[in-house]
Amino acid sequence: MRWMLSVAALAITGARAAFPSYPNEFVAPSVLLNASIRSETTLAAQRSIIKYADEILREGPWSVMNKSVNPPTGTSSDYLSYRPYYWPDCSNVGNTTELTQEQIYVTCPYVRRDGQFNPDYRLANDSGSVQALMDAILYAPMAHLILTHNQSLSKNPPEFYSRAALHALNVFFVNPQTAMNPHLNFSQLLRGPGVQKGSPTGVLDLHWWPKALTGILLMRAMNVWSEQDIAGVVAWGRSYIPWLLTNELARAERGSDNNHASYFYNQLAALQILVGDNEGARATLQDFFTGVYQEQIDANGDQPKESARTHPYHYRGYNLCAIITSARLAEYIGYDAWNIKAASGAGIQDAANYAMGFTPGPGEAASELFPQIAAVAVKFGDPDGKYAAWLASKDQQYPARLWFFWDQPLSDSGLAAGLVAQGGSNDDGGPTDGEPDDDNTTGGTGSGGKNGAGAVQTSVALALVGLAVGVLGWF
Ligand SMILES: *[C@@H]1O[C@H](CO)[C@@H](O)[C@H](O)[C@H]1NC(C)=O
Ligand SMILES: *[C@@H]1O[C@H](CO)[C@@H](O)[C@H](O)[C@H]1NC(C)=O
Ligand SMILES: *[C@@H]1O[C@H](CO)[C@@H](O)[C@H](O)[C@H]1NC(C)=O
Ligand SMILES: CC(=O)N[C@H]1CO[C@H](CO)[C@@H](O)[C@@H]1O
Repeated sequence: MRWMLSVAALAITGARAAFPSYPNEFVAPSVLLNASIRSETTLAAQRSIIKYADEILREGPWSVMNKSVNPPTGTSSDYLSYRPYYWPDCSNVGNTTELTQEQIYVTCPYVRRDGQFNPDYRLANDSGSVQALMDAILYAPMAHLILTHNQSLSKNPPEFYSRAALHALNVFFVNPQTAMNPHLNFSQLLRGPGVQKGSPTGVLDLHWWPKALTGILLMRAMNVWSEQDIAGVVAWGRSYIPWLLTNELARAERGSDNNHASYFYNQLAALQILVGDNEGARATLQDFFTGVYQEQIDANGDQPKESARTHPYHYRGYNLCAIITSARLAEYIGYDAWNIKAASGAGIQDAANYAMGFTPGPGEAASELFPQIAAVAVKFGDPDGKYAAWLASKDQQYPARLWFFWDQPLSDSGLAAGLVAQGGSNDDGGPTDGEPDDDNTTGGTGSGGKNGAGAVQTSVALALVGLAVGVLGWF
């Protein structure tokens, strides 16, 4: 079983394990267009963004048509993902010969094997595709912005990034030959006789919309993409929102009380802003902050629905990320949710302060909390330097991380100059020093050249963290 896990883990994180895919992110165009963030201090982070954009764009474009298995409707245009912990039990179905994969799907009951990831999950890799796509739409527009002001950071012109991102958006959501139908009826599909139905938890598969919204709003604000350019994706959003509002799977997901609910609201509010329905987005976010959020933070700052889980450090960070993303979406449309307290009297900053006090357990990485701590430091200030000191104590390369570009102003703890000096290479030939990783091991001083064995070990470790984080996020 061990080897299967490793194979699956490596397949999941693939060649770009070096860059973390944050659980979610929204950055308003006014933040990105503020020239003060393009400082010498953020130069290493700017380079990281361009490198990640290069890496991720090489995998695209993505399409639901790419998967090698079909949903029950027989058309690949329908999004499909499988429940990751479920395995077929063919022992009592009475077959006298081996069954084909397709026969297994509909003949053998699928039973849960706790913690055992079924690698056939990736046969229907629409979830991997959409996650990569959303990162591309987050970072490629940022690369365009950065290069507009500093072309020396890439051999590609800014338009290389914005065109590829727009093309990828259109391939996934707009072009009739390759586009996804606007529903998640078969997300986290439970296979087996008579079931073949998506799960409420599957709605989480598309929780990434705030990332795409970030890139789209930036490109629109810079007049790089016209209304015409994005008309197709906006139309897609208009057809999908009613599904999110009325489908029974979506309604069940909305009615959950933990991170699943938080990410549902991220998704719906971002789509409403995308289609120009700021009123609707405001109502959605108010529903979250006056509703389920009220019970998500205890008086001491703990998030009880998350810390009850097997990986509390991971889940606290994961849910806090969704809450912060919703607070940023709200701020963008003029609704201050940052200071809204839960019923216990504690709020976002208390949840961050509490989560910081823990050490990650097995399968968890300290870095899972970095962007959230940075966001809180920027929003509430860091007068005694405790947030910057915490980041520096965990990661001497934090000013090179992707989030450091937009989470400003934030102290670099005197680390940026060294990272900028060392990170001179813009070419993307394999693992290099100074790249962000998602590692919680010590060391990482970034000194000296490449270390083959260390790099392999690190990427295996990262793959396992990726597996843990990816899989845990689904339940
Ligand atoms: C840009 O950012 C700086 C530093 O955070 C801030 O003082 C300034 O008000 C911002 N400018 C605008 C136009 O938002
Ligand atoms: C029934 O099908 C399963 C799945 O292909 C297979 O493992 C099993 O050996 C089959 N049983 C017989 C008797 O062939
Ligand atoms: C799933 O898609 C992602 C994103 O493109 C890719 O990195 C990964 O290698 C894919 N996994 C498999 C098993 O195809
Ligand atoms: C890996 C892969 O096959 N990608 C393809 C997915 O579908 C799009 C649209 O048809 C193609 O352009 C990609 O090459």
